[in-house]
Amino acid sequence: NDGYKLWLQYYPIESAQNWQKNVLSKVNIYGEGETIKIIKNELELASSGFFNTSPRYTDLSSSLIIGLKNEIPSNLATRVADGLGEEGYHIFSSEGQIIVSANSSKGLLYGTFRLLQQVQMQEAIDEEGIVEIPQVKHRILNHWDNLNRTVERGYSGFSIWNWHRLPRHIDQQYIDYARANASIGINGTSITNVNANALVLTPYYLEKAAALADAFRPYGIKVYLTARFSSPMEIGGLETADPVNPEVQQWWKEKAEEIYEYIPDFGGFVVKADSEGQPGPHNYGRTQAEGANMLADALQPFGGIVMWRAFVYSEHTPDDRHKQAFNEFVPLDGTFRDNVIVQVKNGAIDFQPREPFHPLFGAMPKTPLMMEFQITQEYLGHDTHLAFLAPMYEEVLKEDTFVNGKGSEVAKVIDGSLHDYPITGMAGVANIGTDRNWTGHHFHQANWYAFGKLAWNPWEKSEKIADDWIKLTYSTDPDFVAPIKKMMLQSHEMVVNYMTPLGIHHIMARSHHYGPGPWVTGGGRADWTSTYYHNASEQGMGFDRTANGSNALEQYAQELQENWGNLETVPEKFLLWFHHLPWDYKMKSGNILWDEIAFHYQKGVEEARENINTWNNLSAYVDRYRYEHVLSFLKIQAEEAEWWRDAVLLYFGQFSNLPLPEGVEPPKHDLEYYMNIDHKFVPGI
Ligand code: BDP
Repeated sequence: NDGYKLWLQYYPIESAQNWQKNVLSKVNIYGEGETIKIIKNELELASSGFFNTSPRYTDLSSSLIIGLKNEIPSNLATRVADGLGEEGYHIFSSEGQIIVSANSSKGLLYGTFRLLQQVQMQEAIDEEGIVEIPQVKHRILNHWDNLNRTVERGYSGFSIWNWHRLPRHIDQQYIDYARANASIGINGTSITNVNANALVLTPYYLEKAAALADAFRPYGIKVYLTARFSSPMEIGGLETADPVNPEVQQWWKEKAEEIYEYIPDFGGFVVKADSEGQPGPHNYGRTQAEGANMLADALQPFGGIVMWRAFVYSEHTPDDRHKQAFNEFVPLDGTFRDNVIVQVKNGAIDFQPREPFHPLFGAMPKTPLMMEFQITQEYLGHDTHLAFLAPMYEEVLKEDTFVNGKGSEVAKVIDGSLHDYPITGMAGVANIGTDRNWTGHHFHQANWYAFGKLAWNPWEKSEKIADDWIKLTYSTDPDFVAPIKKMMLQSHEMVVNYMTPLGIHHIMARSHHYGPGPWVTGGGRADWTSTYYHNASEQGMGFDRTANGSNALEQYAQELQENWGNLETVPEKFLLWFHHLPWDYKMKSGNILWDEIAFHYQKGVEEARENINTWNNLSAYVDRYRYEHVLSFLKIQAEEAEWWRDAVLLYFGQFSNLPLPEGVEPPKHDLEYYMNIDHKFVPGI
């Protein structure tokens, strides 16, 4: 088993109960069309995998009925929940039959996938059944894929989009990609890098993008493209890309019209502007709103949206990088067009192993904001380090912004309920590539899965996500599920322990961000160094973001300013994010800061080693191929956790001038050794 089938394993169900055996035996599906065909295909795949049989389609005494609410018999239709909307579904049982109903074929597809998951997980459907309605409208993967098939921050091979063979060859992998996404409710994909290439907007590429859109459409997935702000100059022959210039505006209008000729249900643009060298409205002295609105006006007649990224910061702005996006965007609240949604990373710096939530969440009541999570593990050990990210996502979503009083969680910003947003969305930077198992590490499939689940319902629990994923991907045996779940749920904290505990951040090696680099300093941009963030000296370390320092804290609600600004109440996980403290600062445990830091690193190493034992003990439950693959990655992780611990403690030890506390293993080499490790990561760009 090479893992290609992801969580859609449909592995044999031994000792199945009657309802499981029956449900797929006699199926009555109402309606026809592409999506209905896909539903049938899925039932066949599942039935053959579970029981080595095929479903029989019949309209007489069926065991399973799949149909729109207005198609199925009225005695059943009256039982279907109201308010399912365009994408919701209801699965319930009635006199030995199971009914999957919805208002659209897409809802039926989602419902069918869910039913098959229930069968695999051996969880019966009762009379009340399962009602699911997505809480977020746009649930989108962002591929940072370049047209030459390299992937920025991609660690699982090359881009799965084979531009050369498109549009005539539709690879089975595109179909399986769409299936996988639909099975977890993802309904959009932005297929190109945010560091965009204008060429994707030329007919040559549009034709190819249209072929992908055609393949994804029956799965309910829309295609989006990244729009390079300077496209009118690069591919349009204009001399400017100034958003207030009528010719530029006209160019984008015509471009939008052209795109919709190729892709009639084109989703819209994702835009990175004025960030890390990308062109944008700043080049013309214009605001982010002026830039976004111009594109929004071009898409508006066709129903497209602009996802305008808030990842705007500059090395020329003297302010703490943490504060810049907030300062830029909050004054623009209410000035964006209705079809603009501002896409905000979960934290204010950049996808660190742990960040407090971005202060923009809650701060723009009149502008829809969407969440951008990173699924690919740029700062979390890339492909080889196991880190189940649902707990990290969940931590951010559950955090209270307090902007409308207690109970103003980030999830309520994202599901739109806090500010009554007309559009809602969640984007995940994909970890998908040409590796046979899609995501490099077999367990990182779970992060793609988790993203889908949380985009559907930002209140979903990590524990449930892990539990279901394990059962769908490996086994329902409790002796396997329990230890694996434990390993997964602790894995993110483990990585934080051996990389950046207690609020330490951005101390990875320069540019590729793999491995430790707390010594990274100098170069063109201070905000791309480690010393900017940790400020270590003999006096201590940490980033003072209180009123005595950068005062980034003032961008949060009063409650959080007090809570996080006060050493008595700040959660220790954010300690050095907001405070600069002496090495002998007394922690709640009674340890001094230096010792506590060292203990965290040591703990991370021990946990990584323990995972090898956990996995070894469970070898009987896993096929050879996946077992060996995961084992070898777990070994790499344990070794590299040591690398992190030793390098970082040696480096900070120069400033603390304190010995390692008892219980922390001495480093194997000296600091110079670690500083000279020239890790050759071959990145996608
Ligand atoms: C950073 C990455 C960079 C991306 C950028 C972004 O290092 O490769 O282009 O984010 O999100 O995390 O635009």
